[in-house]
Amino acid sequence: MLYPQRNKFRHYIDLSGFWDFRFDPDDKGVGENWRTGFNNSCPIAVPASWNDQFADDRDFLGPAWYQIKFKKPWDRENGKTLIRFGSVNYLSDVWLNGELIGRHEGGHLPFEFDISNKIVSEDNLLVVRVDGRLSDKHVPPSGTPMNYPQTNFDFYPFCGIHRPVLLHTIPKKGLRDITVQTSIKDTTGIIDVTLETNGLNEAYTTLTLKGFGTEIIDTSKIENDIQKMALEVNGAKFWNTESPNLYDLTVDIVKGDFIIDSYSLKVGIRTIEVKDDKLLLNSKPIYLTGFGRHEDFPITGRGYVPALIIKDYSLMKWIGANSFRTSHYPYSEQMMDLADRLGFLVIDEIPAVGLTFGKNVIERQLELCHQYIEELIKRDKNHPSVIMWSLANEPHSSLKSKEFFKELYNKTRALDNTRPITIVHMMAVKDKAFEFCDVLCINRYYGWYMQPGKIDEACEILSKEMDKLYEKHRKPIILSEFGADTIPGWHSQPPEMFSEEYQTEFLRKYIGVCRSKPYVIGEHVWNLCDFKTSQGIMRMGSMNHKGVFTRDRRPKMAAHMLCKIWKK
Ligand code: BDP
Repeated sequence: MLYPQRNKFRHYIDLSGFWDFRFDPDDKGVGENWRTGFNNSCPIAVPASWNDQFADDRDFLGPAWYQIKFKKPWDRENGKTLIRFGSVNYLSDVWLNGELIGRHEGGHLPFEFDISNKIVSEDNLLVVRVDGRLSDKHVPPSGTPMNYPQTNFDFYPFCGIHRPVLLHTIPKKGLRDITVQTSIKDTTGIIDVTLETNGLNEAYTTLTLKGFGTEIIDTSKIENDIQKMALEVNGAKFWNTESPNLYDLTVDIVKGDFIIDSYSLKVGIRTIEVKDDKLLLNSKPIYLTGFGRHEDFPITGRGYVPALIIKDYSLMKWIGANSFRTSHYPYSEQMMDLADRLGFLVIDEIPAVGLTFGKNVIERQLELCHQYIEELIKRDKNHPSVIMWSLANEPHSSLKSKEFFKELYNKTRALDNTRPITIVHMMAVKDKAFEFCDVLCINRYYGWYMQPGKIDEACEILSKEMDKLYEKHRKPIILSEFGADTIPGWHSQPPEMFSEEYQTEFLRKYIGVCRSKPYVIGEHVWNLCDFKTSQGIMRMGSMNHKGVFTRDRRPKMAAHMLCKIWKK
């Protein structure tokens, strides 16, 4: 899926700003035709979650309605016009000028609709109904009354239009998709480019690759809608964490003497593979240091905040992290672009968290997981930073989970055979789906939820368990979560739970265990920052306090300790 771009053939405008908004607690908007416009609205910021923008109604999860008016920003006979949503949580129905143009299920992934035949030149009215109510048929699913809102996952179910809404135009006939895969032979980088076009005849594709003093141009006739081309870069500058070298690739579609479409993207030449018990980046073993994270901030909730993205990357650089997992859903496209640019390795996860495989829900949940992995790979396949797909976080285990993940694993493999696949496993759960992972990711909280207060005992258990897992599966292991809730400014000697000393000791000793095992290829602390979650007796102030930074990004003691170890 090509992100909208501005050039002679493509254009977009961003509809971000203040929209009209109205909660619909009695669910009467559909019956009362709010799709044609509604009154009694209040202003709301888009993009951002709605939950923390107002004085009341924080826990109201929907339905709610958004509307905005706009004029057609261009007049292009040869162009199509589409409306694109970066992320809306959870269910969205979209109307333009009163007519339904589409529906999408699931937050965190983009969707778009062709509105060429519906947009008018003067005032257009875009109306979006968003429903974030929880259900066990959703992915992620609802949970038990132990917490409020009742999630089966540990983060606040923020709702709303979370990422920019773009109105964009593309040529009627032109490029539909580009897939870039890279390989390396000695000092030569090979860039395989697969192009998807629609209905073009008598046209040519020209690829132009520029960067580091190199310019390579290649032209080929378009024979059908899928076209494969390859570029060879001698003495290539490869992409890695220290030197995230990116080339500029431009794809031009040429007909007669004219260019009729063009798209530019960044290309990082790198390889990623699992070999024995190692993860190899450009054939060299790589060790992951970093975090599980969340898109979470006061007031804006899960909304896209550019300055926050910069801040988080700068804190991760400062602390010596080289990687993160997009726990527990895909992050914004802008976050992924910066990972390429700044040299971070990303485990890219679909929003499949808290799966239980219940009889009445399993089929629908599997359908949704198929949809999500397709959407995610379509969106993120060209990022050199993405080194692994994660198919779920902490699914419950049952006989059915094996079939479930077998199917999902095979599907992912078929969509992308260049990246390892993982499933992130929970403590104290049988490993029914471990065989469908190329890398084992495990979340462990001995010394917290189990063996509270006993870090040394916890580390012994962890160490033995890891050895056993490796013996059985012979696959590299990432400790994908470990951490302790910590109240900043709370101190104790000897270290006690919730104190800064306890978190520091806990993380330091867990890291010691990881470093003693040659088959452990990474340590991801839970979490980069404190984050908001549902209310419950386990979560003081409805917050998860396992961040090594606070929610407003101030370091706790443990952050300084990690900085020393990771920067060595
Ligand atoms: C893990 C989950 C994560 C939670 C964490 C915790 O993957 O979402 O936030 O536990 O309890 O099991 O802090």
